[in-house]
Amino acid sequence: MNLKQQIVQQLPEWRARHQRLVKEFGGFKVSEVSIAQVLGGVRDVKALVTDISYVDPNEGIRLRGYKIQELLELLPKRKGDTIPFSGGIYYLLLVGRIPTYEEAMEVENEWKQRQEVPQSVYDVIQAMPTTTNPMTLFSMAILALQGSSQFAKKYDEGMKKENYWDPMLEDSLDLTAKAPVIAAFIYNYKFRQGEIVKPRDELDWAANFGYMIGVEDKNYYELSRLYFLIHSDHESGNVSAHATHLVASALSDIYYSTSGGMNGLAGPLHGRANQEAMAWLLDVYEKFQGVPTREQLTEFAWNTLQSGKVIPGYGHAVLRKTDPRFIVQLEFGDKYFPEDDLFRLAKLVYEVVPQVLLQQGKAKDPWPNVDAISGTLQHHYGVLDSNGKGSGGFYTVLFGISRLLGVTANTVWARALGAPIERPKSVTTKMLEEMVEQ
Ligand code: HAX
Repeated sequence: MNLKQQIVQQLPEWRARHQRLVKEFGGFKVSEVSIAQVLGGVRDVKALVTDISYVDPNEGIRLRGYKIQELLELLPKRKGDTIPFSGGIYYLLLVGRIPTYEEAMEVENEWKQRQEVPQSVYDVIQAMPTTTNPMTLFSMAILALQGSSQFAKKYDEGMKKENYWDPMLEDSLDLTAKAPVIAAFIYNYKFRQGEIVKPRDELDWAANFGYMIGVEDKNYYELSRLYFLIHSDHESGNVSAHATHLVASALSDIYYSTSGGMNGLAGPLHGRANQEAMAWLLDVYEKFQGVPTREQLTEFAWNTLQSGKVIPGYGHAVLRKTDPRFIVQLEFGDKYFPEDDLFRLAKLVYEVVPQVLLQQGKAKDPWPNVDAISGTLQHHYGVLDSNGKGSGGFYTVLFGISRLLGVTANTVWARALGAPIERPKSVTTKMLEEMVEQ
């Protein structure tokens, strides 16, 4: 049974479960909202639903019920590889069960058939100065594909609501197939004389990304597979996921919605934290001409806090323990390059910064998140974030390639389950004052 048939088979049960909840228990209170939450980023208000992933504050992300470590063991791998290829994780996110090797390869093959990027997208990127932020180019490139949306076309032809998810899936496969090709071109445009490198047939989706940016190294291919797996989804409330969901709820197609989501990912408190974390580590390394002592690092961290800045890569809105996505990256570095200076520095930061944040007593989560170390792994293989002229941001594009898997899978299911237009109600400050004074 192919990917689409697997979804078709599940639809009646999921639709019935949602309908029953609304019909029989529509008045049941899931969450109450305090003024602190209204004025504080709606933190912890349970008002979204997804069955694709869930973040437990203490144990971290589970994708379709599986922890990262379990997925690394259970998802299919190609012969000779140690990390599962990305077709398997996309299948899992979309279908909800660990695929067989053949099923995971079916996704990889779909991607191969859809990976050709139209010349107009290259033209859009090349029309921009090479100093443009890579996330701007990535978001523009996604939007430049909008004219090819099958959902938009079928919508105009009067498609029935119950079928919305089908062309949404087609668009999602088209977009995710092209994402590494586009991202690699953005990298090459900024850092490697603008070569257009076509993917190779014998390589998988993640490995091809490495090949296209000129890092022909089996270990980097493994890192790409790991990176794209761990960054794929982080439940529904984070900015990129929520922004994509919100835009798509107006029945905007996958290109409009994910371009919006990527613009949120570009923010320093979200995906750009991977770039900021790397920049912070490089600042430390430059200042102390190498890996500093524990005391020097402690002082540097305090200086960052005292200058009113956050320490990037640390803290989280939901997590309250070290992010398991940080841990698997730490294990990767320990396995392949334990002596790398910046990797050693990132490990020292892990020993020092949580203690500093705990002592400061502000951050609810003093532990590292996914972004605290990911840049050092890329840096080891010579993959740049910036050309040093203030035009950094490529590491966030890497995050974006991966996050497209999660947000598109969620959007397919939102359409399949008929998620309505999202429209929370706002009030005025005066209304809040009147409420509390009553
Ligand atoms: N360094 C310094 N101060 C921090 C901090 C950090 N790493 N993390 C939290 N704080 C501060 C907050 O700025 C806040 O201060 P104010 O009261 O002065 O505003 C206070 O601690 C309480 O914040 P919180 O409730 O613990 O955290 P939030 O839910 O408001 O924010 C953030 C969560 C991730 C945005 C926050 O921890 C942060 O800014 N971290 C650094 C940036 C970062 O790593 N972002 C990536 C997060 C993961 C992700 O989305 N990746 O894409």
